[in-house]
Amino acid sequence: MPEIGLGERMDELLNNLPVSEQKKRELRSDIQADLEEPVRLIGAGQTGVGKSTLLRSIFAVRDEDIPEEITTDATRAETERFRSFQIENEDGFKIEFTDGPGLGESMQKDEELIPEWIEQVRQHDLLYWVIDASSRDIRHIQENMKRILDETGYRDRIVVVLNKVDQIELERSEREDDIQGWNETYNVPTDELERQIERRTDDIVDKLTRVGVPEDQIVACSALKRWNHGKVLDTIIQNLPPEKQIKASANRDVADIRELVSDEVLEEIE
Ligand SMILES: Nc1nc2c(ncn2[C@@H]2O[C@H](COP(=O)(O)OP(=O)(O)OP(=O)(O)O)[C@@H](O)[C@H]2O)c(=O)[nH]1
Ligand SMILES: [Mg+2]
Repeated sequence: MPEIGLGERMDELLNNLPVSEQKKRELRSDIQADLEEPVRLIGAGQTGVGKSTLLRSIFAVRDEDIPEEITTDATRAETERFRSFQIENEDGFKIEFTDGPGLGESMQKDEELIPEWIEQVRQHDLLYWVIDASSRDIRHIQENMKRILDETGYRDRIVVVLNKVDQIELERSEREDDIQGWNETYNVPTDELERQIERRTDDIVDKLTRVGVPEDQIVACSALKRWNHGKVLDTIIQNLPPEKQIKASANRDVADIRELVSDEVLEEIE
């Protein structure tokens, strides 16, 4: 059966409505205008925490969609500004992503940047804040997050992602006997690492709920290994305004769990 585009489906629906031609034209233009409105997401987090990798792992963002200047560049100057880019799926659903200058480099720089962040966040539907899951001292993150949330009132529109869980160090006692953290064969954390992920998550949840981030808006994942990234996407979608949820779901790109599993295992289960 040939694919029917959104435009045709809309026409079909409208034609069958028992309303005047004038009304149909109005409805069509309302729907069109609504389709044009992208879902607007803004991502915060220190340079290199994995913001771009996360987008690639959860949305249908191809490398070539991400403008050159948004990809990691160690030599990036302090003049770095907010930059946005947009993706669109076949149905015309759009998502706009904004990337901004990293916070937490220095107190003085944060002082300058926070007012800009506040202004930018207000123009978006949701703020996702990526943190390295192995960070222990997150006082500056707590402070910056609190200020931005106090000013914007975005406590119900923030999702905090604890990324790079595959890199969390095992505690000494669990590292004996050469226990590995990541099970490459099945692309999952080992039991030891899973316990450590829980501990790190509890610690960060404790610290961030103190600045008013709801616990169920804090998710641990590995964007690189594509582990638990589906949960990140679901949490983002759940916290979007209802009229934007469908657009974000339509752009989802959460691959099959088996994507990074080893070939031998794949043969066994297929
Ligand atoms: N081990 C591991 N590495 C990751 C993970 N996510 C991202 N990385 C790596 O971390 C590095 C930085 O990732 P990016 O996605 O470019 O980080 P970013 O936050 O967009 O960085 P800037 O754009 O410079 O602010 C890359 O080498 C990624 O492959 C993860 O979950 N685990
Ligand atoms: Mg990036």
